[in-house]
Amino acid sequence: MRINKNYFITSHIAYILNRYGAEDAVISPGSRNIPLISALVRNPGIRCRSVIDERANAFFGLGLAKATGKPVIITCTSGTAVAEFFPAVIEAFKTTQPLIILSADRPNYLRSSGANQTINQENIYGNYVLSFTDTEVYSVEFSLSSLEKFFSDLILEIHNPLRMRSGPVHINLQFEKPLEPDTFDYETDFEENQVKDFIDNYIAYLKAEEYDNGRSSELIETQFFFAGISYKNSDKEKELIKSLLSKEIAVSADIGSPARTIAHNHIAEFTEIILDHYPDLANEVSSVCQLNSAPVNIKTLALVEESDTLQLINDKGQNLSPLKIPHSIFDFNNNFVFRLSESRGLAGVITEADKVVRETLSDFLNDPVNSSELTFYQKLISGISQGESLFTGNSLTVRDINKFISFRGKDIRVYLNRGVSGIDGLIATSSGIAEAEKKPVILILGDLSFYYDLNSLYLLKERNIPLKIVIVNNRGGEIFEYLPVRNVDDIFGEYVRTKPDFNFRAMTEAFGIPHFAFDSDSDHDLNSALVHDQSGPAVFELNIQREKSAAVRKNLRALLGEKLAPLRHKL
Ligand SMILES: Cc1ncc(C[n+]2csc(CCOP(=O)(O)OP(=O)(O)O)c2C)c(N)n1
Repeated sequence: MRINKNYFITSHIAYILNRYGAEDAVISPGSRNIPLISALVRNPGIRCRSVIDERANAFFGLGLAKATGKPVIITCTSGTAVAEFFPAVIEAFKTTQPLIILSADRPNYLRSSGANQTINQENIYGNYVLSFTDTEVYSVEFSLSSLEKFFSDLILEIHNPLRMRSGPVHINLQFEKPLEPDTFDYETDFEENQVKDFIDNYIAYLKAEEYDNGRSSELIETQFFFAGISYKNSDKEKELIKSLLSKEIAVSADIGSPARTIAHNHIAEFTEIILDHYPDLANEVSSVCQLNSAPVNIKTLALVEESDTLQLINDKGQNLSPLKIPHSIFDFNNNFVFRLSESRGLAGVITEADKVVRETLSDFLNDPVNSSELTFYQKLISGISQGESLFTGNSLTVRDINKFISFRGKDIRVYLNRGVSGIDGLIATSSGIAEAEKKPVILILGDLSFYYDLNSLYLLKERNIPLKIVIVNNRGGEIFEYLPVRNVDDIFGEYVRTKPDFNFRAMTEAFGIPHFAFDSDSDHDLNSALVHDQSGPAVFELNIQREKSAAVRKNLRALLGEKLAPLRHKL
């Protein structure tokens, strides 16, 4: 059989990855990765997409992985291209997403020799990948037995990270020329199906080796349960939350947790506001059970950190930041039995306060007098259709929505990049989600975050992805207004908050995407525009009237204090 050696190796790697569930690949252009591009494009089980810019590529792949729950392959050429993947690789690691990075490289004898587009790509992502394999493709011996050894070693590097854990895997492939798949440079004395049969048998053998260690029961005693962002959204997690609800345990639900959308009296959505008005409540809580990620807001985070907290993590999510070291990782195959430990009626008090907050917020935020970004969020979430998805950007957006908006009874999925809370790559990640879900996704993000990922607008337009982007334009990093640095005059304005004057209309229209602008203090019809325009991408700019917004927040805080005051004796 006449082959091109590079292509022979890469096409079998694509075959293996497909056997491990990878059905999507995102390709950035280059020359050294031609063997990889050819193998992915010619594999009938893999859907390929071209994304020119590697930073967007990797975040887009991350979005595909988040939405499909399956491994996604991303590939690029050698040099700085590999480094452009890094931010998304970190986010994938921290949110346990199976991104498979196939980077092309030049032969390692060219490293440190001044050769063009050659850097040291060895373990470039350090601790942010579950495995790294460096392969000198050009020195693989093409006998059947050597190839069997080569592929079995490679399969082992993939098997454990993808089956036992979940997170990024990096395979670096060093190629010599010829790179083109149909330029034959070798004649084998075996047939292709002999190699494929070996691969199939070896994978089947490894999968059979995985044993089920049975179900045992885990007794967890706690006063308070905190449900954090879930990056897997597994049925098992939902089941676990439902089993809690039959007990008198209060469940504080963060944005992005499946608990947040369940309509049940024991689920508290507004713990941050309650703690804000009754800081002493934190002293009443001595034991907490936390599911998945840590709280988004600092008040609940402090409560969790200062309690005797046990962290419950799906065993495939071991890369989630541990709350305390060592943290407890539970096998989700087990049955969990929850028991309420001594709580002096904590659940009753929290859920009563939560109800008061919910009703107060609903009246306040539905009143046009209080028009602001908060009323916009309220309208948006209450008007969003069942089954739709929302992506909330980082910074103030996620904090506001988490703090003030109810998701109760809403069958919607909320996505976030809270692994490391970067303000980069948010457009690309949510584009990947919309592409995978094949339906409109709404992304809400700040103006700096939008600017960071401007490049990805091209990808949206080119693929006609139905992403509806809402820019919360407060002209700079508004979050910093809430930090003590606000008062450090010589650095704050220019170097921390920044006050850019972006022309978002021109930027958006330059990519051929429609742009609509609204003022936050008017009784805007942004929501109806968002809902009605369902095809293709669109950008909606919400111009924040900062003085009005500050006044609305102040009034709301006073009102909440007033409404919660009668409960003080119970809290
Ligand atoms: C990649 C990256 N760079 C810098 C930061 C630090 N940072 C956190 S919030 C923020 C400002 C974000 O501004 P914007 O997107 O407009 O949101 P707003 O604060 O107005 O809600 C910055 C620079 C970050 N999180 N990620």
